[in-house]
Amino acid sequence: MNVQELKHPGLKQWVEDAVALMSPDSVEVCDGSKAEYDRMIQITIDAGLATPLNSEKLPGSVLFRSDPSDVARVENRTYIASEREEDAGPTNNWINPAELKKIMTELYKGSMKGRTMYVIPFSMGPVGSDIAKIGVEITDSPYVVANMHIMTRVGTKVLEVLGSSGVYVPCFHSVGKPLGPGEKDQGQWPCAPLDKKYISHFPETREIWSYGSGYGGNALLGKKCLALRIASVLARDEGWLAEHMLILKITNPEGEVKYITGAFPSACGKTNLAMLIPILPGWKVETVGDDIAWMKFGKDGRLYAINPEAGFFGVAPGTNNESNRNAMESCKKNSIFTNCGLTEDGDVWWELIGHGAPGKEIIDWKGNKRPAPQSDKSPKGEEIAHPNARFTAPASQCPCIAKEWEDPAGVPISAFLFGGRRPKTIPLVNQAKSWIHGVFMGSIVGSEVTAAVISDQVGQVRRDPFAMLPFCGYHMGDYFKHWIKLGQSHDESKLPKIFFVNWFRKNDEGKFIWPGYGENSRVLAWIFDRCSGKGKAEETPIGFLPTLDAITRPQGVSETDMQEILKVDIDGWKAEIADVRKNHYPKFGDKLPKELYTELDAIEKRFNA
Ligand code: SAT
Ligand code: MN
Repeated sequence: MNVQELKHPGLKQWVEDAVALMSPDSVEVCDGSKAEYDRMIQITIDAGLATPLNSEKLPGSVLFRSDPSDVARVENRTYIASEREEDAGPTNNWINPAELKKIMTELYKGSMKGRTMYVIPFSMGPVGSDIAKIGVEITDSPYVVANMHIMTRVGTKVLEVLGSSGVYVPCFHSVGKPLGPGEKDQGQWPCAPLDKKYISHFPETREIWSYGSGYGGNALLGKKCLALRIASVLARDEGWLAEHMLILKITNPEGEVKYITGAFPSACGKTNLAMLIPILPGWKVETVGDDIAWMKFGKDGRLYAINPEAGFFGVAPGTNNESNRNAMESCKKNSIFTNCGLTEDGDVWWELIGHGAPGKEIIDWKGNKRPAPQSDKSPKGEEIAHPNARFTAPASQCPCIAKEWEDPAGVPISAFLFGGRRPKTIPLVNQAKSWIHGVFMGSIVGSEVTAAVISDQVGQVRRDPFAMLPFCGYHMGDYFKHWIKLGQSHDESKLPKIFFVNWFRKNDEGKFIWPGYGENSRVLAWIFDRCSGKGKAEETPIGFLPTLDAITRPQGVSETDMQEILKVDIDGWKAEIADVRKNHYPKFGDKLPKELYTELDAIEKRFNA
């Protein structure tokens, strides 16, 4: 389809203006077809950017290697450009929108020279559903087009729903590497240097402008940019929730079904939890979503969640048949791999894949030949796959995808989980006493920073409220207020119960105490039962903790271990509370809802009682 055929005058004008600014050699409107996907992949193969993989092992799949400077989200180049600085808040980078547009317009000038501009109409959520939102991404990256095909619903059907006057979120994306006459990428992943990268959001005008990066959340603009940062603003204004949460369907041995969502920072095992294979007999876990949940209230007063995405953009290293067999199956065909190792037999390989690599040599994520590893471990800093290497796979290929996953009405949520990577203090699981207590606990979540973000804080614990720190499109203090208000304006008995989990406790030798993965079903079973008013628990200063016999013990976890991960670490909590009071809450100034200080005072008092 060409631009002249666009039926939406506003959209047509917007594209024409972008063409005039960015000067691409040609323009294409994406139709979302399989033929188009195949053509995008062929273009990247011809440009030396993608390697086709072994067609027997991984049919229809390719491997990309990015530039070593472009391997993850860049938080310090990510902006919330609201009219007023105070609306972006202390946890976001702010620039005046007019100023930012001026800088970026300069960068976009001629930025697509020598390339094709692709116009991608996409829907977050099932096409035409009431909860879905439409975006249109303009990009000069066929890699982005192919990934958007998997991660969202793309093409002509979206334009039909948009009609001639529908609302869409306009998204600009350019890799920021124009080509001179006759110049080709020749195997060089195109991107701009770090100080020229911008991932920008304009919350008032609901626009996204991204420049200079071709990787993941920086470039696939439906995901973190639209479905979280812009959607969080829409959700605040319209009374719903756009959250960094997986969505699970759990069935107990009696056949009873409950849905729960869980918020965890990037690369903390959300995809693994979303596809967990329970070790508990008779229990079943199925996937509705692995990263983002949009939740709205139904007429019955309950919260209903949809997964706005259509695929998984999962962390490859650590994924294996033990940790996540369903993810391994999901990316067995029609998948895109980025920054994994390439074996001699045309297969992908990554650290902790469960086996060494065949043959003599392997090609690492930087394109260098290395001796084929005998085991699946590599020394830190010498990894064959980048620690944030990813697979992009269609959700429909997941063996445990729930039949409701595309239901436009969503699924009713019984529980929210919050968690992060915490080597100490935070117990295995803990239930909030009330909605407001849960919001308090969500507001103080901390986690060790992972390789999903380019940062010098990797490995350090940072506060990541609701796992939304990098994804909230407005002032976090107002975000807390939004959560409190939802509780106040709805019947609390119908709201999800709130739980805290921590799979990452370590002992004094630095070893994980809890085995995680399928064993987490023991904790999910307790949560499930608590939602039915069952499950044994003890009230403590931090909430309801399971009694020692309430959760069955995995092999290798001693009773002392269990006591350790289910106890209230009084000194640890006192330090936690002091840190929140001194370093965390003051950041939000007078936007920190007073209800949260009341909760902080109350928990402190309980410890001093
Ligand atoms: O933002 S990405 O999509 O690159 C992945 C993540 O951080 O969860
Ligand atoms: Mn995520």
